[in-house]
Amino acid sequence: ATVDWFGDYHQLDEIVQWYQNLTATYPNLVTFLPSIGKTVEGRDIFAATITGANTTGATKPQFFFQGLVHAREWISGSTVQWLSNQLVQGYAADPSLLDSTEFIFVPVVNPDGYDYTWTTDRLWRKNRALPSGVDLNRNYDDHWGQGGSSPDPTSDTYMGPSAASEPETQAVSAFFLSFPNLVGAIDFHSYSQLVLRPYGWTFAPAPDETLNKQAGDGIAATILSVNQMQYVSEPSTDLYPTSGTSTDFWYTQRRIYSFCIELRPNMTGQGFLLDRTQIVPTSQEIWSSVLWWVGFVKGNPLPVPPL
Ligand code: 0X9
Ligand code: ZN
Repeated sequence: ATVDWFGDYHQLDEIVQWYQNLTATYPNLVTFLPSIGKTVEGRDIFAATITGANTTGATKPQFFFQGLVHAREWISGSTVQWLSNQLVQGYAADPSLLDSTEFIFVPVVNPDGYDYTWTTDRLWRKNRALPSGVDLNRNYDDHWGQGGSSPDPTSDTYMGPSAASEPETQAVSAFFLSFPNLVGAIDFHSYSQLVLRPYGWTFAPAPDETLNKQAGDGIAATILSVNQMQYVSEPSTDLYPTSGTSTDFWYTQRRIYSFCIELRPNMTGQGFLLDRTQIVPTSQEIWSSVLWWVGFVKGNPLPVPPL
């Protein structure tokens, strides 16, 4: 069933059902959160946490993953589902990872937009706020509106009327901040095959640039080792400046390892319309790199906040 599932992309209600099935199959590992908040159109934003037994009694480090902030970037949702699936399927053979770590998933940050890409416009990016959507990855409350975002509502990078104006941004930001032990977070997007580290809003190097670079370079190297796919590791601003992004918010709020990964294809490929046969290989290389990264993050703690 798993092989069939990852052979294609799926609509929102099917993805919700898949997470509910995963929870039913692995009730001791998966907690399904049907609603961490509502969207503009009244849909629920769901989440899941995955962890094993607490064998040591120690507080577990927490890792946060999200996908489908941008509605048309379908591979980002599939990849997050693959990570969830690998974690639960690997538990029986080796419980050590889940017994020592908690993983948090928001697979579909933008369910309204995602639904719209299935029903109406495959290349829709933003949420569905009237009249023409807000770019949720310009709406976070971090240096909001300070460059690399647009005040024009018709722009694909429209920042919204105010910082965290959108219910989706508010919900996922509050959900993120509710976890006391976060050490790393990844926001999955497509496309271009990039591993992007803070900052997005300024060319100034982040205070943890040395470790952030080691982490990002290691992710890219691990991806390369699986299927020989080239990903470029760089600060976000080197791609282009952005403000109000999730990764800057995460890094500034909590001083954790914070990455935006742009998945397949590369610049010469099918863009957002990545063929469904690419779901499995893309997910496999990302799974390997996430496992490496989790180990790196645990072994190389960043200084405690505040920045
Ligand atoms: O522009 C974006 O939001 C991301 N690219 S996409 O093509 N998926 O829209 C890149 C954002 C990179 N910057 C930060 N994460 N700060
Ligand atoms: Zn994106």
